[in-house]
Amino acid sequence: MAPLGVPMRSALFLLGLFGIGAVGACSSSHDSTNPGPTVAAITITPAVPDTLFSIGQTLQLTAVAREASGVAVAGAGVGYETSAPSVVTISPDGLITAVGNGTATVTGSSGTIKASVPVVVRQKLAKAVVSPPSGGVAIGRTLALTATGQDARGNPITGLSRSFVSDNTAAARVDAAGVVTGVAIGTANVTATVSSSSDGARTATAAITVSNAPPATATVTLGATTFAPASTEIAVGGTVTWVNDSGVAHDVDFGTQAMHIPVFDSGQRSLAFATAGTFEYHCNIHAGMTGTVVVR
Ligand SMILES: [Cu+2]
Repeated sequence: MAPLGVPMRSALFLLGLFGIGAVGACSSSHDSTNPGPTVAAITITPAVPDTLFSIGQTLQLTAVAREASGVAVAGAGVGYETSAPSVVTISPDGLITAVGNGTATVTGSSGTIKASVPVVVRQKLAKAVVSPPSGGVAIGRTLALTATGQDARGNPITGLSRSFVSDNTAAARVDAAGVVTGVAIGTANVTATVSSSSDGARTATAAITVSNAPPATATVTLGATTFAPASTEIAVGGTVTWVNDSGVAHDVDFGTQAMHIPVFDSGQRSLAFATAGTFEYHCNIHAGMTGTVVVR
């Protein structure tokens, strides 16, 4: 019983559909209440849109509802929809905007009459960008470069291959991931190449300056009204020590409670610097008594 039941029900179901369809067709063929023109087709221009090569690129579609004779039906509204909103969006008046790589079908419809066109979005490699475009690195230290391929509207493109090369490996070398290492004092141009199998290669160059690594510790001597040297440089994580043999009381104030050495008139005081940057300080007792610590 069971194996026969399914086909039997299907046959009845199909018969039912046919019957409804026949009734529907019959009633519409006798419909004489609408004297206006009937939309028989939609035409979309351009019929085969070009590929969109960058995210944000737009393309205006025009869909026209027509009678069977080809005459445009005045006042017939045409609606638009996209099969893939992650590839293209379409505005109510037919403006396509590229959103992501892929293929979508855009459909214009008026009532039950529809027409569709395929739309392709493929970001074309327009240029390479290397970041930072210039930089300094100390001997034995590293600086990470990143290289990005962009389309004509500056949107990054994923899935591209990259390579890096230094024109002066005696000063700075670079690995496959773009990490630059300072070798000796000097300059080097590091060129990043971004490649696409479809669009070829684009390059961008970063200018690298290699300097001596700053020391881990430095000493500043307090005079009657001076810090000497006025500017001192240390490595990240290094320590600066202020030595006061001047016989004059001073403080060392970086402008925050944590970075303030209270007034002292002899001996030495130290501060550690955990982050890179340029830090200005002053003595609150002597106007114009200022100094700078550069941490790098
Ligand atoms: Cu002072």
